[in-house]
Amino acid sequence: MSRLVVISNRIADPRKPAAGGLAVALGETLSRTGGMWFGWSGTITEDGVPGEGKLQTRQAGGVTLATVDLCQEDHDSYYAGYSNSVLWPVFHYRLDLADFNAGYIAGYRRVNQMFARKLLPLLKDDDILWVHDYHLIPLAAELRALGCKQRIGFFLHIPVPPPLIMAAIPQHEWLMRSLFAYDLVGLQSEADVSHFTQYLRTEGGAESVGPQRLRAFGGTVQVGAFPIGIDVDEFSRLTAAPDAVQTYEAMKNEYSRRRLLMGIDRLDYSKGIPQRVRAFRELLARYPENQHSATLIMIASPTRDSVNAYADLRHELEGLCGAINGDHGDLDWMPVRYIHRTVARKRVPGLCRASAVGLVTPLRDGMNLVAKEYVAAQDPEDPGVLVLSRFAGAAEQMKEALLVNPYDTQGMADCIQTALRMPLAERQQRHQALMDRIRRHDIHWWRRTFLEALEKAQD
Ligand code: ADQ
Repeated sequence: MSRLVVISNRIADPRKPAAGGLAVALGETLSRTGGMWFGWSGTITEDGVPGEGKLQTRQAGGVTLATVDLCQEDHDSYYAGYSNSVLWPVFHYRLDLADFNAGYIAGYRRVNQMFARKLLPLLKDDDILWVHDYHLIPLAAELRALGCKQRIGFFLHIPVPPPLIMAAIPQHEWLMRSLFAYDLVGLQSEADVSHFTQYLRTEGGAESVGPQRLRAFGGTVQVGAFPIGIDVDEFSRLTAAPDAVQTYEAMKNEYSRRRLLMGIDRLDYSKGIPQRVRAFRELLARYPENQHSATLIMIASPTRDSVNAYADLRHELEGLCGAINGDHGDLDWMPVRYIHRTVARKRVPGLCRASAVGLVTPLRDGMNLVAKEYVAAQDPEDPGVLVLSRFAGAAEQMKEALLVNPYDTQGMADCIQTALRMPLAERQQRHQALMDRIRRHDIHWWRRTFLEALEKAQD
């Protein structure tokens, strides 16, 4: 059997818990299959030379972890710059937040070239390579330029925007062309596949040359939707384990007379966190029965602090939560509990289970694993209700959630009220249907179908 080599910007020790969908998903995948995980170590060296990072390898269970450091300049241009100040905002439809600094692209190319140079000597002939996410779009093209013949698949965890938005990136054509070096390009949703296809038709004159196969820019590319899932069994085990049970009981105890609503995200502008808080404020105003009762717990982990847009978001949120608590709170009730921290993964299921409503309201999201985790953690006899943004990739699958438009504050408040008042039978019915879906398309299904499709992809 071929060895699997996973390449992503950040790697995480598969034996340790992590926040961030990609880390969680890949950790679970590799610990099942064994293989190698290659990526940035997370270390920024002060005296390093751009495009030259030290390679280190170590064993973690059955997985070889191979990492390179980045120097400050590479980190600033490749990671904070091109990846997170150009690609992330544009792919999430936020042209207003993009910083098209002309200096970033050189760092992005340099680091992708360095990754290719460092990785190539570690490869065996029959390895299968699986590259992840927007940081590494040109990696296969760089590897091919060095003579790499192995099969290489790519999975994009974030959404693909419509062609006219994509075209705002000065290097859009180079970026999209470089995807043709992969044997398979996997996207999260059918909407993403449709946007990618439309882009290739309008910008590259693409024509279909087979199912999910397109010819454009003088080459061909195979594309498909592979919606990522969670490890449902593992999450159920976590839900029944002592830490989660303890968290659940502590929450039930502390909030015994309250209805809990919860959100848990990285503190990212794509996640619609201020919009969620505004809808909650609207809920309290429109439906006063929720005063002294509904409590919104929001756990937002720090992320990408070096990018300005994130500091702005943090200030906005702090102001908003403070204002609601000041306007509506009482000596015995704080409407919003905002926690700017990563909570231990083993406690997440307890928090989900104690909450009558799970609020997953991104303005745009590739998939969103929290939506699936919330459902998996519920008690089937008395399940909570998932309120899910129609703009999350997860909405394509999770039709039995209450779907909302996060830009519509009043609509979202009404929807939360519906969730809070939903009769038990309807909650059970929706939960059962959602459980069936996330079970059918879990993380193992995702890995299997992607890797099978990669194996079958034409040369
Ligand atoms: P993310 O944007 O990181 O992932 P998401 O899919 O929601 O988003 O995954 C977040 C993960 O981190 C979940 O497992 C969640 O439980 C955990 N997490 C988040 N905040 C936390 C906190 N404060 N404390 C503890 N744990 C926390 C990207 C894309 C998504 C896509 C995934 C996987 O942006 O759209 O679903 O990759 O492809």
